[in-house]
Amino acid sequence: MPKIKKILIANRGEIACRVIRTCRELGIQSVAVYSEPDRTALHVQMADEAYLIGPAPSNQSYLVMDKILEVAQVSGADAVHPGYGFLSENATFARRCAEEGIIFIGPPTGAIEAMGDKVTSRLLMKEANVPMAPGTTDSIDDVEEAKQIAVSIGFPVLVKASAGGGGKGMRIVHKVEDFENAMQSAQSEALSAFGDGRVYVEKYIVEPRHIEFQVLADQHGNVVHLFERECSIQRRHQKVVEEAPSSILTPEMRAQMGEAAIKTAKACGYVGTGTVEFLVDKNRNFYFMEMNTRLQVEHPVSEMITGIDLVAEQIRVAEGEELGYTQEDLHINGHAIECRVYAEDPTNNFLPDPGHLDRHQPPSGPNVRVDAGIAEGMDVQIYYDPMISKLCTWGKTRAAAIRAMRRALREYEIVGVQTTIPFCQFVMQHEAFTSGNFDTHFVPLYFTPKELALDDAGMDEAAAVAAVLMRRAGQGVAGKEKSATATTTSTTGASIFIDAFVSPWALRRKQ
Ligand code: MV4
Repeated sequence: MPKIKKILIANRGEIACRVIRTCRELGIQSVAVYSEPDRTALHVQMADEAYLIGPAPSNQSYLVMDKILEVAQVSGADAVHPGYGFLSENATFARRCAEEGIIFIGPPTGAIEAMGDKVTSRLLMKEANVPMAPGTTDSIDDVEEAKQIAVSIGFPVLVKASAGGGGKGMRIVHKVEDFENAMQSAQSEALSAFGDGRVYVEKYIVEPRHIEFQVLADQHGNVVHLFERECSIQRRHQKVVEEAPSSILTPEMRAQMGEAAIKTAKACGYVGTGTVEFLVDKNRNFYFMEMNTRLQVEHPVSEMITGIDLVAEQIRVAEGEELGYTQEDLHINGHAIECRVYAEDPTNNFLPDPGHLDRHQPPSGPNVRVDAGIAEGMDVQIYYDPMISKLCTWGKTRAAAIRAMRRALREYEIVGVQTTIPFCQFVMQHEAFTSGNFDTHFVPLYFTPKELALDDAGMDEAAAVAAVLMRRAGQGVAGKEKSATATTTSTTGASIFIDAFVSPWALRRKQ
């Protein structure tokens, strides 16, 4: 098979930048596509070529297959990398790429379809002997029949949408009297969200951990796993902190779950990078939940503990290359943590706070990796996901990775929008997190906005003022504004004198 020479990245933001970086390392030309407000975006600046594909709304730009395929043809790209989100798990798009002679950097259409439909994937997993929560492997539409099944499984049960994922069309049912209503509302929610009202019933696993395995498969039947990521720290089905490896897996469990993940990939004829999600209960039983047929947001933590560039592997296997290594060649080296930095206000129900980045100074130094999709002076757009960056740290041990993360979060300066940095700092300091004793209920169980109340709010204000002053001083005419100063009043009543050259993060409370 021929080498890929030019890749169109059908995405934006940090993941588009991430893919372009590997293209550059491999000597592959990169083609960006962009919507009108993204004209000056980082991914457009980084790519070798860039093409406008439409106005801001993604259904008029990043989701329009015709436009993306047209750019692929015009630019002479021989492959498309879909990133995550947008068209990444769209079987029709993968098929259309193939029809136009363009390599879709992702799994075969059949694998996307099989895993996109949860009833189909449950049936496949049953045949492959992958452990699953007790439940149906068929969709059910007869309420009485479904109720009987729920009773025989035992409450609580979950009614889940076959076309679902991410919690849409999902209902927990605690007692038989509530079953009928729950099933009907799950069906109608699924129908309006996905145009597919099919649901199935599963035993509800109480207080589980979400642990997912990274798999990698070539076109010759070789499949390995790159160990697991612990993703239990979520908020409303949105992951906020991930780490690799999980602190609760023993080597035996890791081997068993890894084997199950490989079986899953083989059962659907997988090629490329994929993720098999499991729930793990209090007794350390694990259950297949779903498979994501794309490169995931949190892939960097797997890269950091294995030393493998997953995007480079995706490209290699898309070219038809063999993996060239086996499971025995892979080892976990140390521990990595990812904090997602969003333009959201954690003191106001994580309300998105898009806007201008007056300052964006990411941390650096030993064992820090920042994947940002935006730079200082740019805007976090209202039209798309408000993620600013992914901050990852590595350590020889979990404790060392946490220490590095606390230092890096403290070093990170963002002015202009509210961010989830204080929330991530809260997680890093929480005893349940540091001890490793937590589950998917961590956020609703422990977090309230008052956890972020400052020891001295004035100090934070002072830090913000200092940051703005520093910037103004930096922009001033040489010798004119170099000594900008200000005075602000702390909540304790004390006056704080700020020198522009005092680092704003040095002023912050010791976190
Ligand atoms: C479950 C579950 C408990 N038992 N399935 C949430 C999103 C969708 N992908 C599946 N989800 C769950 N499925 C059974 N049988 C609990 C959840 C769940 C969850 C899973 C992982 C991480 C966070 C979660 C938050 C709420 C519910």
